[in-house]
Amino acid sequence: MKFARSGVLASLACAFMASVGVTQAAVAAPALSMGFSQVGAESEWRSANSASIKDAAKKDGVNLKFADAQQKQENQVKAIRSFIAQKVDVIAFSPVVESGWETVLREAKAANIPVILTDRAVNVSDPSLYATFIGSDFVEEGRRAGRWLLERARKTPGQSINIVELQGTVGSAPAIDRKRGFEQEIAANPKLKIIRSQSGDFTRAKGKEVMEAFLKAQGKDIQVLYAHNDDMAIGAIQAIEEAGLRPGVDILVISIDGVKGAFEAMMAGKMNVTVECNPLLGPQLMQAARDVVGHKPVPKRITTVEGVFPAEVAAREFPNRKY
Ligand code: GZL
Repeated sequence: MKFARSGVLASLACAFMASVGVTQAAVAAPALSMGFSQVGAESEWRSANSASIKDAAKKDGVNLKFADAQQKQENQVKAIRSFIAQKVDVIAFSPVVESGWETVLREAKAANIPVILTDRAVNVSDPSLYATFIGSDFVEEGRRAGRWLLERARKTPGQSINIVELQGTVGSAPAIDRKRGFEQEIAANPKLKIIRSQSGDFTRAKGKEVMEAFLKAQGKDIQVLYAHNDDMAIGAIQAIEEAGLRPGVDILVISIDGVKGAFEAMMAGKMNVTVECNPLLGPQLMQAARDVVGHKPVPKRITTVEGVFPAEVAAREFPNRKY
């Protein structure tokens, strides 16, 4: 049922109840209905993100319809169309890739259903197709990873440092932007060179497989691994060890997300730094949904606050981690 119309009905019901002496408290506002299309369950980060959204909906009394797209855009489009047919009050989703959303977002707009982007952005010609985007600044995350390496490279001035890069899902905002930010930063030191770069699709299995190929092709030439997420880095760490090398020592490991597995790898001396990417967007999403449906002003961009965690602080920080 549309949240706005049901609001009018609730007001009429209140007036009637008051006339017969029943307090307003007895007539609760109808639950806001939200359709959420999630990328998939590809990483620790994604699992924490889904849990945050489900927990926040439960706490907030939001009627959540949650669909897992198994990392396929066509499944997200189908889910969004289903939410439109169910006449939800608001649609939210984390777009698996940046492009290909114009048509379905126009269908949501035609149905007067507001759309909120979480986690990842979309490329559309008309920004009115979504109400707000809640998520990280991926370019800055890439820059933070690059800045850590620039600082580390000061210890070995003049030494060539060859980097292999495990990219996230091809065409996804985090993969495009984390690559861009990292390259922008390391350009300051011509001794830092990316010698191989390939997608590991944000998963441990693929990250291990691609790292095995990098090691087979140029193992002795690699000094640094830059992974766009911790799951790929953890998979690559296994490949480095199976190749008889020491991750974190023979090959420095730089990663992004800040999941528990990364802190465990850093405490074991197998990862050197992880740049935080906060998945706990649930409460911000529910608040934004209520504001958007309630026609209250909402900023077009809501950025999450994040830090950088080098191995030196991992043991101290680990007990505080929430995902
Ligand atoms: C980033 C998110 C990325 C994570 C990965 O906001 O979209 O997708 O970095 C996840 O772990 O798979």
